[in-house]
Amino acid sequence: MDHPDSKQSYKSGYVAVIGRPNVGKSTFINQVLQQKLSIVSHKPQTTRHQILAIHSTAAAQMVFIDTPGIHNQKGTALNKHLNQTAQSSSHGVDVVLFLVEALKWTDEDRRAAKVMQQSSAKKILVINKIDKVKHKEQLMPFVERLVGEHHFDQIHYISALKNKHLEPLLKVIYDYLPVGEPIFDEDQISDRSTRFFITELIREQLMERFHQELPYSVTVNIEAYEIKGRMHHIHANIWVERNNQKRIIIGTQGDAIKQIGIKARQAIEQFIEAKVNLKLWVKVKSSWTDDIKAIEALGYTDEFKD
Ligand SMILES: Nc1nc2c(ncn2[C@@H]2O[C@H](COP(=O)(O)OP(=O)(O)OP(=O)(O)O)[C@@H](O)[C@H]2O)c(=O)[nH]1
Ligand SMILES: [Mg+2]
Repeated sequence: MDHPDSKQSYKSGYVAVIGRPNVGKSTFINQVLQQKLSIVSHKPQTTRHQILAIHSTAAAQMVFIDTPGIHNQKGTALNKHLNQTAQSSSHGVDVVLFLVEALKWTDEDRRAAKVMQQSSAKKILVINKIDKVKHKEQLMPFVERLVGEHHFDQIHYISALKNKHLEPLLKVIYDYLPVGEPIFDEDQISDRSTRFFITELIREQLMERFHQELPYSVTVNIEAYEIKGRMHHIHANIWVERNNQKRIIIGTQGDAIKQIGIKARQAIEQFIEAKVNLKLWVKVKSSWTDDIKAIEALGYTDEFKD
C-alpha cells in the first residue's frame, strides 16, 4: 500500500487479530503478507502460538498478531493457555480486528467479543468468508445484531481466501495507526525462528491428513538440526498422547508417516529454499496437555512479549 503523503507520515503499530477458531484469522494474515506464515486448516484451533506477522510498506509497518482462536472448551492446561494468549494479545495494541464468519454467530464468537471489548484499541468488525454468502441481503440483519450488542469503529466485509476487499481494510488500519518509525527491521517478516516454522509446517500436514482422527493437541518439536554442505538434516518428534494415535500417524507399514514426511519436506524446502533430509519420530507422552511443565518444555510459553 503506497500513499502519496507517506514520507511525512510513516506509521507503525500493532494490530491484533481476534476471533473464535476457524473464522480465517491466519488466512487473512497470510493473504496480507503474501506469505504462508501461519498454518491454516479447516479444523478449529489450528493456530496454537501467537505469531507476529510484520507487514512493511513504503507508508507503514503493520505488525499483525495472529492469535489462537478463542474457544469455550475448558479443562486442560493447554486450552487455558491458548485462551490466555489470545486475550493478552488484545492489550497494548493500536487496532483490534474482530473476525467473524459471515452469517455465523456462536457462543465462542460471543466469548471472543467479550475479550475484544476489553481492549482500548480501535475496533474493526471484519465479516469474513463473504464469498460463501449467496444472498447478500442476509448480511444486513446479521450485522445489525452484532453492532447492536457491541461497539465497533468500523465494519468491513472481506473474503480472506479469495483476497477480496482487503485494500480498503488496510487503508483504515493505516489511518488508525500512530505516526512512528518502523518497530522491526523492514526485511523481517516475523518474530519466529525458522525452526518454529518448520515444526508448524509438519504440524500442518498432520492436521490436514488426520483432522478427524487426531486431537488438536498433537505437537512437534525439533530434536536435531544440522547443515552439512547444502543439505539441511532435520530430525523432528511428533508428540501424541496415546499409542493408538501413534499407530494412526505411522499407518500401515509406515505408509502414512512416509507421506507426511514427503509433503512436509517439500513445504520446508520451499520455505527455507534449501534441500532437506527430514526424519520424523512419533512419540507418546501421556496427557501432556494437562502438564504445565510439558507445555513449557515444548515451547508454549515462548510467546511474544511487549
Ligand atoms: N470460503 C472461505 N473460506 C475461508 C476464508 N477464509 C478462511 N477460510 C477457510 O476457513 C478455514 C479456517 O481458516 P484459518 O485461517 O485456519 O482460521 P483461523 O481463524 O486462523 O483458525 P484458528 O487458528 O483455528 O483459530 C480454512 O479452511 C480456510 O481455508 C474465506 O474468506 N472464504
Ligand atoms: Mg489460525
